[in-house]
Amino acid sequence: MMRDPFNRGGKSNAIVILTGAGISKESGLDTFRDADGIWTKVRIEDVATADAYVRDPVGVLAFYNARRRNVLADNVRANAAHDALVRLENEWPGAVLVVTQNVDNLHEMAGSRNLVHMHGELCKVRCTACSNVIECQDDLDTTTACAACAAIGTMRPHVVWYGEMPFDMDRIYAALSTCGLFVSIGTSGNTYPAAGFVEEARRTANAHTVELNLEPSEGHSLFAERRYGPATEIVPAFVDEVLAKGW
Ligand code: BV8
Repeated sequence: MMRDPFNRGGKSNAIVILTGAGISKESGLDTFRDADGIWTKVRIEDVATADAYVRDPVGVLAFYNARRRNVLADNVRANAAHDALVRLENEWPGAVLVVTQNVDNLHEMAGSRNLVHMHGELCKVRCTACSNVIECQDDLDTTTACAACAAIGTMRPHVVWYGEMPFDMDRIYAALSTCGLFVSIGTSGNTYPAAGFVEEARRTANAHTVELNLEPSEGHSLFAERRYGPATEIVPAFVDEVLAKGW
């Protein structure tokens, strides 16, 4: 591990990066709230809540099957923004944690290791009877059997629906309270608790906060620094700067 060349007066050199659907847009994956976004085509209440799954398991499973197939399509690859975060993780002397709201596997595909999927992963499924979680690249339907308890029709996408508790919140809050830099990339800042992380990092760690997005997010005024443009352009440029001279 390289010695930290930048004298920060003892301030933490740990970095927390929050990503949203915007970082995967240029890889060909839809966002949620843009003009052609997912939530303009289907209602959250019909596909992304536990009630919807009880009411219409066939419809909900079909929705996630289609998104899983989409993410696994040959032409969907990690882009320069994903790659830049891997470079930061490998070359920055301090800890770098990527907290993604995305359920795609593009951060892994790029090589990110210190990574939290706070809203779950499309390529994982969970049994509602025994809570067993397995990797899955195939379609689910109401006749799918659980490999662990053999129950039928109990498999659901291992994603966090609205009204459900996000994953790894303790690890995330611990990292936010000890970071020196918090960066938010490609997210509209519409969904909580993720949208509250910038305030958490400022309040508990007095961290420097940066928004990298195509346009101002709902929480843009909460960030000390803001840069706008396509992620594949502004993220590599920002990472180059941090590796060259810190923040
Ligand atoms: C919970 C997984 C209890 C499933 C998702 C406080 C106030 C108000 C409401 C609440 C609150 N606290 C809780 C709530 C309720 C709710 C909520 O926030 N509702 C909102 C709608 C008001 N939150 C919950 O229910 C959460 N659970 O709160 O549990 C609790 C409370 C406290 C502490 C612990 C627990 C659970 C929410 C999780 C839902 N699941 N995804 C799936 O994928 O199907 S949310 C989903 O939408 C994403 O994961 C993401 O989190 C969210 C927003 O999406 P974004 O990623 O931001 O995408 P979006 O399209 O909105 O924006 C894209 C951005 O990218 C844009 O700004 C655009 O400009 C930019 N962009 C586009 N192209 C590019 C680009 N940027 C750069 N380059 C480009 N090329």
